[in-house]
Amino acid sequence: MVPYLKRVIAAVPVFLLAFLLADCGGATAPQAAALPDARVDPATAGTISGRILFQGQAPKMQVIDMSSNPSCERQHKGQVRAETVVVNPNGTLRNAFVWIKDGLAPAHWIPPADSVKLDQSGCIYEPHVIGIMVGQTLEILNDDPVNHNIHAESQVNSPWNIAEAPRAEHSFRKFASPEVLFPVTCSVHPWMRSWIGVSPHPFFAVTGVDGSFALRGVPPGTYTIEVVQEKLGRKEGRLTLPASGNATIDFTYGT
Ligand SMILES: [Cu+2]
Repeated sequence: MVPYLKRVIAAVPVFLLAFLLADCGGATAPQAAALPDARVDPATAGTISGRILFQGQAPKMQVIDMSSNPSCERQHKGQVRAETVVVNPNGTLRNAFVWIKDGLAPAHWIPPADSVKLDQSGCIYEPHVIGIMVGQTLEILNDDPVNHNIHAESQVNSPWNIAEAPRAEHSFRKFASPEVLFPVTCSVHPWMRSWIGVSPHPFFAVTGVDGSFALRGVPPGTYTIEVVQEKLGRKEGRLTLPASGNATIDFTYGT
């Protein structure tokens, strides 16, 4: 056989294999393959921490009217208020998504094996804001005696809409690309709304009852830190984290 033809025939399976791998690997596979695996030296890693503050009069959230669905309403003893803006007693904001927006060396970060859970309980999403890594599993649960229809209104990632029967088997989804922040809604219950931030790396947090955050195990460097609040919008700041050190940054919303 002509040597040139031999080389072409030998190369065909390689092309086929590459094509099949690219096709099965999803949207992140080519990018992930091109980037080196992320490595953090624990000896030089540090912590970025801070608080998300709210100045002025805390807005009063409206009471959610569940009267159209008594099965939902019965699960609550008292009034349930929207969580659009929740100001903690110490003057900080709850449910703010904080992450390193820029400054990390390009790398492929391996997501944790643990899933992140989004529960539907009393026709309310719990938690209200979720942080998850690219490629990590989102596990959706339905504790309720009613149908829900979960609609991820993502724009970078492909949006999806799935139904879950009462107390159904869990559903599982993954996100292929970074996207901070998009809503998740329910097609059955218009008041249901949660938010998801998809990060390419593990350095993100959602503020809780004390409004603080801490990003641990961060390599030394100069970073842009961004905070995103569903109603109040985005803010960002720059800081430098020294080797084996700490850096702090606070953000303030309100008047
Ligand atoms: Cu629902």
